[in-house]
Amino acid sequence: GSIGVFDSGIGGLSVANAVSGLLPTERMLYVADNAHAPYGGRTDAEVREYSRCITDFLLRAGVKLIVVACNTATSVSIDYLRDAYPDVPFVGLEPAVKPAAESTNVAVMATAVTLRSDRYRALRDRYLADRPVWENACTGLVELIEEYPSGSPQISDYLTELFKTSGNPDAVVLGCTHYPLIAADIAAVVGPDVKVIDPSGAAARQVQRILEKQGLLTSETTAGRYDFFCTGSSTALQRTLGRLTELNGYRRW
Ligand code: DGN
Repeated sequence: GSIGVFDSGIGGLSVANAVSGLLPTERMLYVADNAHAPYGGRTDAEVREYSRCITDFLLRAGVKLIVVACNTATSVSIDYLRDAYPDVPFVGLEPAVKPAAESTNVAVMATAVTLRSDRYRALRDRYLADRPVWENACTGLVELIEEYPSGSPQISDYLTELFKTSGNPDAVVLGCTHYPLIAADIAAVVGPDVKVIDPSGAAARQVQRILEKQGLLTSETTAGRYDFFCTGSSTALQRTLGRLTELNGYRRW
């Protein structure tokens, strides 16, 4: 079976890229639900419904594990998915606040749904209590990333404005899977001494651990094949796939 990965758009490609870097012989099936994007402005019930439909689609295609490569979908639907599909292993993506626990002044970028979720608040209160945490729902940023590539002036102008209000963070938590796609643009604005925390490597290791434990790792030595699906336009997917090293070897749509 393949590994299923989904997001509201191209953001989950940052996670898929990390998974294929670590597990290059695995097959992967990716769904970008861009007809319903951005999830950040949707109700919890809507996001849950989209997650359930995509999960059904992936299971019909025979996947052995599902990566919810979207912080927004993870925050409001991963418990629901685990209840509804008790036999399916799910790996979620959450703002990596734990690696920021050593930092004194933390900036968290995530969507509005994620920031108001109980899961995120519990993590924040556990690891980042008693220090200033600047949280920003980054309105419009996911749409910009879907439209413009990393390195474009539209992205850099947005980030320059955004970080004017952040004070001087020593760590930036990327709490949305779209943001690692513009990690270089973020680093250029906040400066080289600021730690930019991307959880996709940890998520990929989690996928590896689960597959190993359940004896589900692919033993083939051939390179994995990747299939990409989207519910809306494929322009952003095609553009981004061409830029991501590990996914450059994708086979078909
Ligand atoms: N990439 C998503 C996340 O990690 O939250 C969702 C972004 C969105 O749809 N707003």
